[in-house]
Amino acid sequence: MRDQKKKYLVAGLGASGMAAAGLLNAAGEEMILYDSNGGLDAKALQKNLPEGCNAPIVLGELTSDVAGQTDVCVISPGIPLTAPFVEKLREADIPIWSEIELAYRYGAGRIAAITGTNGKTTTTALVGEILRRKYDQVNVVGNIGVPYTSKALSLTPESVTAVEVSSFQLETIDRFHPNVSAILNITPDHLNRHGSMEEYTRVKESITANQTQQDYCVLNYEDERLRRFGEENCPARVLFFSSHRVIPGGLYLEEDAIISELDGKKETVCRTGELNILGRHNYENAMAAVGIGRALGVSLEQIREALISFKAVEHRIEFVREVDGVTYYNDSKGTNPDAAIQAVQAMTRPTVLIGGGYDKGGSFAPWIASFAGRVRLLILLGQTAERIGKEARSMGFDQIVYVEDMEEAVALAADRARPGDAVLLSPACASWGMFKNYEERGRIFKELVRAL
Ligand code: UMA
Repeated sequence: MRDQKKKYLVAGLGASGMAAAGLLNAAGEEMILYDSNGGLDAKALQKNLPEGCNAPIVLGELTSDVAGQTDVCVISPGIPLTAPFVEKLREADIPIWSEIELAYRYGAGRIAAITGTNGKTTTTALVGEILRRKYDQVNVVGNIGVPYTSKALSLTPESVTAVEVSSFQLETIDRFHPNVSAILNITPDHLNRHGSMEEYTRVKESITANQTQQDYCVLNYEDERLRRFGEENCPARVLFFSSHRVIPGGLYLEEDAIISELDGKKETVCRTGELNILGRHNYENAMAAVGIGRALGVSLEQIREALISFKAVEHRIEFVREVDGVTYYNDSKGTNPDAAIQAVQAMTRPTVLIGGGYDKGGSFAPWIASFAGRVRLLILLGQTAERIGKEARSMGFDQIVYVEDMEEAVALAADRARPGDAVLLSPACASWGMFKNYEERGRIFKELVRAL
């Protein structure tokens, strides 16, 4: 599906922008590369471009002559639509495509697209493993860390691609049309960007915007918004899953069994004890992956094999090591209260919890409420430390210590934890401001724990 020659403006020169530039260059398209960070080194960026790519690089403010030469802007997910240059482009009616949209237009084959506030990385990785049991050409791309545009040109009609899609990427899709979509859950996150839960929900649900009754959408029945969406507005055929009740014709948890009724009969996919991933939220991720796998023709037996051999992804309730009877877990990917609640609930020992970070707005109260009977001590760092501490005290939780950095946090946790305890890094906040990303935060935590 290729359009006539256009002049592209690739905005944002991080992972997505550089991959988009690589795609456009290989496709012989004309482009200008732009990043609003005037402090970047144009020469260093040039070196990272594919050989022979001489696209001009503009840094700092976007002048109106550059905007005037643009037919389409391919935008990186980290750039808000309220950025002044984006507003200017939109006023001039220049289409803004998400990097996902560009990849879709150049890609081929079948697509499973997974979104949701939490669990999307685990589910996408799991879907990749399930698809590999049946198909030869499987790619796992998107927010998970491999830009979709970096693979798009290698896709063929036989390819099957699992795409993790964030709300940032969905804001600017146009024709993006997955054969199977999944929305795992919607809880408050990124409200500083999307403005309200209504808007955040609308953006998440737009993953189905181009789907029809030929397609499938996998939804969590226990999320009221998603249940309503599935029953009233979803354009695709809906497969519901639930970890709380029997769903006739769907997927559900019955005691310790994951049950599928997708094929008109009740079948046990596997027992939760056979999985290597912990916690109810992970059983939900597993059920969503079963739905996606079945919708793409993978047999229940192949799905079962993939499920029971799958290991947790890095930075998500990841066991690091045991020192002096204390187990250490890295949940740096717990970047919002709901994800962090799941990690707290997965702990089976008294827990010393390390939290705090960048402030995205939203309340920490539900996270703090989940501490009862589990969290012995809360170690806080980062921009949100004070706000969390205050909210916790007002809710009667006062076992709180403030630290300056991760080094101090790990040293203090090791000092205060008793044999039989767990130490959990699950910040409920983004890493921005103190670390490059959650991966760096998790890696530093693990290095410090390994050095204990
Ligand atoms: N930039 C501008 N103008 C702005 C803001 C940023 O020019 O107003 C520039 C920055 O100077 C920088 C570049 O944009 O040079 C960074 O782009 P980006 O923030 O979109 O980051 P990428 O490196 O392209 O990584 C993105 C995703 N990042 C975000 O959505 C913030 C990665 O998800 C993703 O793995 C990658 O694309 C490949 O698809 C990370 C993430 O934090 C893991 N995602 C959020 C989350 O999971 O909660 C949504």
